[in-house]
Amino acid sequence: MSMVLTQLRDNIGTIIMNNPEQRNVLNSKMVNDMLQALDELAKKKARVIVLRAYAGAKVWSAGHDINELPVAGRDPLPYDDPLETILRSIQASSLPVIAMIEGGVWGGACDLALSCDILIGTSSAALTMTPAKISVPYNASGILHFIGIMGVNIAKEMFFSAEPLTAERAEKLGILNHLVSADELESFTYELAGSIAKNSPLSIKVIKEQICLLANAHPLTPHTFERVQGLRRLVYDSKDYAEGINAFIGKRLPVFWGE
Ligand code: LCV
Repeated sequence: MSMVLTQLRDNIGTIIMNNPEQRNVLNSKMVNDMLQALDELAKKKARVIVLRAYAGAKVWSAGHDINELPVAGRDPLPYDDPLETILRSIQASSLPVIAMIEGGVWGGACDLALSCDILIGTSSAALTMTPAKISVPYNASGILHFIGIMGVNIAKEMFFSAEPLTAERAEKLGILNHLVSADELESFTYELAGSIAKNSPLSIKVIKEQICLLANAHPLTPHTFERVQGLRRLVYDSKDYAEGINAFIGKRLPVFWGE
C-alpha cells in the first residue's frame, strides 16, 4: 500500500505523506512512493504541487529513517540515498512545489521542506536539524543548500545546537514564506497554488531552473571536494556515529566520545 495519497484538482497536484505510525519518516518506500506520485502528477499535467502531511499531523516528517542508515564506515548520505534522491527530484522538478507544513520537521525532512520552492507553515512548523544529535556529518550539497537559504550563522546554529528553529523565527528569517493559522493553512496554500496554476507553466519552469542554476553556482576545486569528503569520513568512521544510531534504536540518550 502506498505511503502517500495523491490528488489532482484544477491543475493543482497534492502529495500527502501518509505514514502516521512512523511520523512520515523518509524511508525508501515513502521516497519511492513520493517519486512515483511526482511523476504521475506531472504526466497528468499538474501545474503546481502541494507537498503536505496527513491532516492534523504533529510531525510533518521525522526525516531520514535512522534504521536505514548504514553501519559505521560507510557514507550515511550517499548520492543514491533515498533522501538525497527525493531532494534532487523536487529541486529539479519543472513544477513549482509548495511545502504545506503542519507539525515538526526533523533532520533530512528540513532539507526536503527547503527543497520545495515555497514554504507555508503554521506555528507548529518548527525545523530541527539533527545530524549532530546522532553524530552524522551531513553532506556538501545539503550544507550548501542551508547556507544558500538561511546564511552561514543560522545554518551553524541549526546544525550545532540541534534545537528547533521556531516557525515564527523561520518566517522572520524568510525561510518560511508565510506563517498562517492552522485553520487557514489549507485555504491559503491552495489559493496561492491556484494563482500559480493560472500562470505560464513554461515561463515558470524556465525561471525555476534559472534560479536553481544561479543559486547553486558554487565553484568547488577538486582539493575542496576531497577535503570535504575526508572530513565527512572522520565522522562516519567514528565510534560516535555508531553510538548515535544505537542510542536512537535503543531509545536512550547518546554518549559521545568525540572520536
Ligand atoms: C526511524 C523513526 C524516526 C526516524 N527513523 O513519536 O539530518 S540527519 O543527518 O540527522 C539525517 C540522518 C536524519 O534525518 O536523521 C533522522 C533525524 N530525525 C530525528 O532525529 C527524529 C527522531 N524522532 C523523534 O525524535 C520522535 O520520533 C519525534 C519527535 C519525531 C516524534 O515523537 P513521538 O513521540 O510523536 P515516537 O518517537 O514514538 O515515534 C513513533 C515511531 O516512529 C519511529 C519511532 O522509532 C517510533 O517507532 P516504534 O513505534 O516502532 O517505536 N521513528 C520516529 N522517527 N527518524 N524511525
